[in-house]
Amino acid sequence: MGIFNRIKQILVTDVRDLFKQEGRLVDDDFLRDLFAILVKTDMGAGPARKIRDRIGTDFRARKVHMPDILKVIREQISEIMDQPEEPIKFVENGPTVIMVVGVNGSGKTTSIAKLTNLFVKSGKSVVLGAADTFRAAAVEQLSIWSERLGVEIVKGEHGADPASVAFRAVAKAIETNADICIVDTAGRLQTQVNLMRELEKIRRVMTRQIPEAPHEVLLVLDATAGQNGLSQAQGFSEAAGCTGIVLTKLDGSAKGGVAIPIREQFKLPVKYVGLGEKAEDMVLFNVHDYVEALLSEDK
Ligand SMILES: Nc1nc2c(ncn2[C@@H]2O[C@H](COP(=O)(O)OP(=O)(O)OP(=O)(O)O)[C@@H](O)[C@H]2O)c(=O)[nH]1
Ligand SMILES: [Mg+2]
Repeated sequence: MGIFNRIKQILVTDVRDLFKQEGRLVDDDFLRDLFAILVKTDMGAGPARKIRDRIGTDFRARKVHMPDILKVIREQISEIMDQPEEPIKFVENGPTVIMVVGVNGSGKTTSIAKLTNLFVKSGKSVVLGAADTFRAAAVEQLSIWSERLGVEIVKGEHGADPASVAFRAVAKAIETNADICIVDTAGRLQTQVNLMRELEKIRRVMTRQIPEAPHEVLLVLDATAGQNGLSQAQGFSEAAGCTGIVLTKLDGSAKGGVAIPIREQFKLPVKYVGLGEKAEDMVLFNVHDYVEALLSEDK
């Protein structure tokens, strides 16, 4: 299974199906079919229209072959997604504080485990803060990861103030000279005003110890949520000051295209991509690889 297999399958297989042996005439029918295929990836109507119109302009009334069309799609997506790899930026002195937010079940806790694994592998020390005190099982889940990955964890009782857990986690990271502190938060909807305020409070208590903290606020988005990811990106980036996105479950989704409108509308970079449930299943997001994976014809 290739990394972006499902999306690739849609784009390459379906686009190929548009072509009969000797190339195909670019007319209204063709452009309509192409548009429908592009929209299926969840890239959104805007980007799909842009690609369709560009192909209309370049090729209308001509016979084209699939590589001509794929080349334009590739160029257009690269242009929209235009971003370098954006790993976490570490601060020079003291721990780099990362807060992780998102809706219920998007993959926050698992993504923290995956990030921790990446950091530990590169020789960094990590302190985790289990500030999801809403569900008793959430603290347990992060504790298991911390044991498995061999990192410190700061917990709170079930129902404890998440901000106080975050405060103690940052304190612990400072005290132990850790390189990184990652704070987990309970899942919430971007429309739940009180819960969004709670995120502000968590941020505020962190600044009491490190004025610039949190240095990163990662919004974890489930790629299978498709266009729903757009309203989540909007709500969370406004209320929680997100600095980047972790796009999870891309392994099981034909809809990884949602990264495209998110980039286009919010200028939020996709920093990492989740490709499974294990600690190793995360990679830095790279536009070139993404586009190539979407469109390559091998396999
Ligand atoms: N296939 C796949 N599953 C994932 C991925 N990331 C997370 N999951 C699964 O999604 C489910 C939810 O993940 P969690 O990390 O618990 O999500 P969460 O956002 O912390 O959930 P809450 O704390 O309840 O809001 C779990 O079963 C994970 O194993 C991924 O990249 N791919
Ligand atoms: Mg969780």
